[in-house]
Amino acid sequence: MKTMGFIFDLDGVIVDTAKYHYLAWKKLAAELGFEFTEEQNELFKGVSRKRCLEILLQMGHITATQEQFNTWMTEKNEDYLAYIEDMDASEILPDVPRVLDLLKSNHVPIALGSASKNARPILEKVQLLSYFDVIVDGNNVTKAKPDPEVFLLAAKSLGVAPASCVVFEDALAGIEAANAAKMTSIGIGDAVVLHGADFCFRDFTQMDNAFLNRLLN
Ligand code: B16
Ligand code: MG
Repeated sequence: MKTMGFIFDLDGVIVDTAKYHYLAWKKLAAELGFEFTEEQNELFKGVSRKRCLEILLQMGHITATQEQFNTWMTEKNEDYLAYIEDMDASEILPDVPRVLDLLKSNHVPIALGSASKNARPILEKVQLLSYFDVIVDGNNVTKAKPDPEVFLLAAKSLGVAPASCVVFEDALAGIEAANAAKMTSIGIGDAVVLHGADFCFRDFTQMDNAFLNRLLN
């Protein structure tokens, strides 16, 4: 077994794709005849596409046939893909490359642990794919965060014991998943929202190399 592994969530940790998810859900809600607000979009962070649509339909008091449900899932994703079409490295969140470079220079294996089924093309667009030894995303898991499946699978694929893994997460469900996996959980965002995280930083600019080196030692 290798000593340590680091697992990154995607949306809200590496890039802010939440704004594009929001635009696509907002467009669908408008077609269905109701407004979808940015506050409501907070509930969708880290949540699977299927579960998001279920919540959206509840918000709009809409009942759907299975066929309609599938059509709207596809439509939302097509709109989302159009919004992220032109994403590039300029959309990487501040200091993410510094952290990835420090881990790489210490030969630490790195995994992605995301609910998104679009994770791989997004990492390609922002030119970070080569940093990741393992990608576990919405295509590989059956249970959504806060279930620890995504992170346990990432640890297994990295060949690292869960207790030796560190998870970076921006969603409360993700922090709960990391804790359930008995990993070190590091919240990226608001410490009040991400209560339960072992450590919390507003963003990576607040996390210095000394902190990372302490984790590594
Ligand atoms: P997709 P993460 C999550 O990404 C997003 O936060 C969430 O809003 C989205 O619904 C989910 O991915 C699924 O995304 O529709 O691309 O499969 O935070 O787990 O990286
Ligand atoms: Mg996230």
